[in-house]
Amino acid sequence: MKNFKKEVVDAYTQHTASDTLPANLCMARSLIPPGTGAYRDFSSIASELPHFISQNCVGCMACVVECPDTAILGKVVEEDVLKEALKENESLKTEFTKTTKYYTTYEKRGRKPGLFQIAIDPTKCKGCGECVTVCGDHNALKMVSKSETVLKETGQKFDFFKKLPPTPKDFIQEKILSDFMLSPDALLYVGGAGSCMGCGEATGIRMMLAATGFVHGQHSCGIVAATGCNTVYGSTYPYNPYLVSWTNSLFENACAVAMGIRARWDQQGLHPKKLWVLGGDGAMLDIGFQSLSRLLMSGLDINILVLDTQAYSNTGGQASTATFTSQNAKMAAHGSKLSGKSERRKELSNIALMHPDVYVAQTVTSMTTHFYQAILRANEFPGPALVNVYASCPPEHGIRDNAASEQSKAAVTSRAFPLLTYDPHRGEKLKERLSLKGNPAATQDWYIDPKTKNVFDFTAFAKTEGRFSKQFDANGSPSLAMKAAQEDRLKNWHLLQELAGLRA
Ligand SMILES: Cc1ncc(C[n+]2csc(CCOP(=O)(O)OP(=O)(O)O)c2C)c(N)n1
Ligand code: SF4
Ligand code: SF4
Ligand code: SF4
Repeated sequence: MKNFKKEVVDAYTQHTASDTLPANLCMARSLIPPGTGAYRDFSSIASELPHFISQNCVGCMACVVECPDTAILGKVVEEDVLKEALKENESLKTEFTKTTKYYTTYEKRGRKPGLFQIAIDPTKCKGCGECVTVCGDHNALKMVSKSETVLKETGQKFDFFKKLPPTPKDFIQEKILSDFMLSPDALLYVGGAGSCMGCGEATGIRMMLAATGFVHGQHSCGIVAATGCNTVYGSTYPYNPYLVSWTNSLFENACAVAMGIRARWDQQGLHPKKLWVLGGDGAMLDIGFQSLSRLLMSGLDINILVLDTQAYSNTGGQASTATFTSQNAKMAAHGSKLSGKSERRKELSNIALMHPDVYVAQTVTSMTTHFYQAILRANEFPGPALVNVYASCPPEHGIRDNAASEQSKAAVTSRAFPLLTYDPHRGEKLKERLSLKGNPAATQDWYIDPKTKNVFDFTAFAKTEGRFSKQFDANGSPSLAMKAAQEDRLKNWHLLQELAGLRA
């Protein structure tokens, strides 16, 4: 279809599609052009949006990296370029700041310094507040109430931001992984997806694409998606957030489809092209597990990103084998007879690393360097690579919309979801291949806060999430089911410590 925007997207935007549109070719063939999510406008769905306080910003890029919706972007601009651009609107000068990272350090080294700006796209922002949470003590972002004026001003700032040239290459250092998203090559997820506010999955997908695009180029990869939230918010017709090739087959056979695509690409001489399979824990641990295991045995150069929400989120939160013991989930609901999920959690990473010659990482988006390094290594590894990422899901976990990042960090600290990387090329022995680097107090059972002396164990983590609320009495004492859950997490942690040579 030649003019998809005019002929299809506009009708959906104006809510006239079902009355006016004839059946069209794209719809008939289940095709959506790339990046049509860019046309979607979410500006009316939330009552608040972030406001940038430039003088407090240090240019850490955390807000840009963690936003699930590509609604907040950063840019470095050279002084002369900015001066010229500001002739159009002098009042926007205050949006730019001289940070140590991009200004002072560059000036000291005799290089051209740059001013840094953060801009918010009011049409993509869902108002989750995640960016404000990760900015934290820098206090360079705050949520403000939306009004006509606020929307208009934010839009004007964003339009100005878009008109400025891309960040010059000199300011994007490969070693500073959090800066990937300064490069247009890394912004391969345009937003406009129908995910919930503050969805942890979407951040994982955006970051995987950013690392892949930054290192290997904008047209370097394709995605095979297993049915789940990611396919629904990624292809709610006519909107698609991806600038890379993407296909959805079925819940249970995304890995088999990927194997076919890899074989065909290799026949066509497209071996360097990266292929990523996306799927939730339901798809990868349960329904598509056999297909995944087959892929892991194939030796084919395919990467898998598991978005582990510990539930079948898309269909309303049924228990999967990744659900934690004692978690209140559908099909394992808390009631008078049962106290939530009674089985132990299945550990996909542990199982995956027992397949020969497979790279495995278990990681969280909030630990940016660990996450990005896992993706970079998966792309480099000449065979199957599985990256299992903890994905906070606000509605199913019972957490605030701005808490995805915080909670994923807490999941690591509490041993709910330990970090690991397993690289068969590191040596012969399991303990040489398996690294628990990044976990706090890695030789101990639990992490103890040095200031408060409080133990942050699985029970302490569970207290912070609604999905475990039924496991605590009025005094905050844990139920028997919660004690079993704590035991399960400790057993898993001990197993990992033993395999990594940290426990005799
Ligand atoms: C064989 C099959 N069974 C059931 C479904 C219905 N279904 C679609 S998505 C989904 C849940 C997906 O859960 P998960 O893989 O964990 O991904 P999430 O939605 O949590 O991201 C289910 C049960 C299906 N599409 N195919
Ligand atoms: S409020 Fe949420 S959607 Fe909006 S910019 Fe911040 S992180 Fe992104
Ligand atoms: S998180 Fe805060 S300090 Fe860091 S770039 Fe964003 S606004 Fe600036
Ligand atoms: S239900 Fe959970 S995983 Fe699905 S879109 Fe919403 S927040 Fe994301």
